[in-house]
Amino acid sequence: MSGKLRGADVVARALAAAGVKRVFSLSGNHVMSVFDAALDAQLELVHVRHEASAVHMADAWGRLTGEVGVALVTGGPGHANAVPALYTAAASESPVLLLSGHAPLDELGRGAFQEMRQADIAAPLAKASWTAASARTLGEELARALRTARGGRPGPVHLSLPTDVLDATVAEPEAALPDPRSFNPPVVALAPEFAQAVLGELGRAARPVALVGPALLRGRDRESARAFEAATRVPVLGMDSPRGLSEPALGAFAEVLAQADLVLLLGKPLDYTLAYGGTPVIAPGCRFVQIDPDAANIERAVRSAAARLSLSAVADPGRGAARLAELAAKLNWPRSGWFDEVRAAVDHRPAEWATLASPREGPAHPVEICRAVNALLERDPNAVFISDGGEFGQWAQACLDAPYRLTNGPAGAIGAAVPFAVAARLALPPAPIVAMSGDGAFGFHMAEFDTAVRYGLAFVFVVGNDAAWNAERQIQIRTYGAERARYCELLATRYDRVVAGLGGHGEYVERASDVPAALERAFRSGRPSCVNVAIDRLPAPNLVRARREPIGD
Ligand SMILES: Cc1ncc(C[n+]2csc(CCOP(=O)(O)OP(=O)(O)O)c2C)c(N)n1
Ligand SMILES: [Mg+2]
Repeated sequence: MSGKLRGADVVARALAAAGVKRVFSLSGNHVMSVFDAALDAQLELVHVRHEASAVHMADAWGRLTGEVGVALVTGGPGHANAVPALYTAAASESPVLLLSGHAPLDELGRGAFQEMRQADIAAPLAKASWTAASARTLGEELARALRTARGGRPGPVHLSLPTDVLDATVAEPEAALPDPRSFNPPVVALAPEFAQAVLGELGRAARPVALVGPALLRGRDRESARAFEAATRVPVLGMDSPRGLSEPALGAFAEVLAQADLVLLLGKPLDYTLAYGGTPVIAPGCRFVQIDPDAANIERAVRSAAARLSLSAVADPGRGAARLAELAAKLNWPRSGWFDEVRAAVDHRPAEWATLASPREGPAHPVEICRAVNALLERDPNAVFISDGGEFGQWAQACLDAPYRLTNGPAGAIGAAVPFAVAARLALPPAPIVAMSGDGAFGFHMAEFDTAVRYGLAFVFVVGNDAAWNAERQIQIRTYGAERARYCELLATRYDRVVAGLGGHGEYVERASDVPAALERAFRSGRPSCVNVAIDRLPAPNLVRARREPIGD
């Protein structure tokens, strides 16, 4: 290379210098120079079967490690295939970098091969989206992309890489690589007097709750949120579902939230999931305090809540929670029954679930499948639970949790669970990984079992097979009547055989009593495995409690 670096080498070396070890990729003409450069930069490429999978894997990586997950795809159609998965990453506040090859700058407008306005296509779903300008500036552009993905509210960033930029050489290699400090985003801390004012508001409230967005349900920020809850006894609830308060993991939380007199929004927007602060979801006299990285979210809350928004600040909510926890620990907080009331509501599950048994010869009930899965998850403090699909996914989320939890998130886009499982196996130390998915959602990316087989990645994937897009079928039944429930049927496909055909381990289960042994065999196989369980077409669980007396002050 005679002391000169190609743009492609700058990309690979800058990523390596930023601590990136793996890149999820699907090859194509535009990016083969980066494949070549990755060899010298010691970057491992995980070569997948669909570009959206590469982004979903980068998303799971970002959520599980807090590092930026990187996807590399080719230009034009490769890029277009990758873009929709950015929506899931954005809604789940996951730091992701999508690098897409691109037609050469000097051929643009002349009908170049796969010429496409790539940055424009990705822009609405990304925090930032642009086309690299030159090999000389590429290092700094990558640093900016990585910094932006992690800074403020984490999220996806897109950078298109024109082939002439990748192939150009830079004369001064040292100058082309970014300063390692430029990978780190700035942090906006809470002003001390603002923190004191927030504690004052919380202290005056009789029934406060804190709501956090997806980023505060993971890693260090989750610890900060827990420390805040422990110090203040203000219950902290995560909202990361498109179903909002109807999310089964929240139990009967909606019933107590309606009685809160103060809601602290920590990175949680005041959006449709909270009826924009209106009744009956939120009581008319309830006030809000908001800490959010984005001024736009605060402006929205001002429009929705007006004077009921008593305090707000643009700041990092995770660091904010940590700061509030430190300050609160020095104060004397009154004990009330409110905290326990809220926890009891969130933990509410119908009593009959504990003993629920499926019919002897009939298909397994989701609660019974979850019981068997839970036994597997409980074995390890690093276990991973992944949930996907419609009604079956809701049963799973009502019954299961684990130290690491990956869902479709607020985006509500089904189909990412197989890529999630692949990336989780690469990101985390050995521990059981169990994904639970409906059969419809499973079909989206089942070819990634091939990726898992090629890279030797073991996990257990449970398909709740009701031979239907049941969530939509249930909408038809509820809204238009059972006789008009059409077009949402699937076949009782042997997904276990699909997985076995790809080189994984397959189990087919028709009776509930066979679920535990099938799970155990799948786990012990040490291979990517599919436990295909026949289930009935049940609607999602209903967790509304019997009418209770309102809680007094
Ligand atoms: C990308 C995307 N497409 C469509 C939907 C609408 N949708 C939500 S749940 C669902 C059915 C899922 O079927 P399955 O995975 O089998 O789960 P089931 O409801 O049958 O348990 C559909 C089509 C969606 N949420 N995301
Ligand atoms: Mg289904």
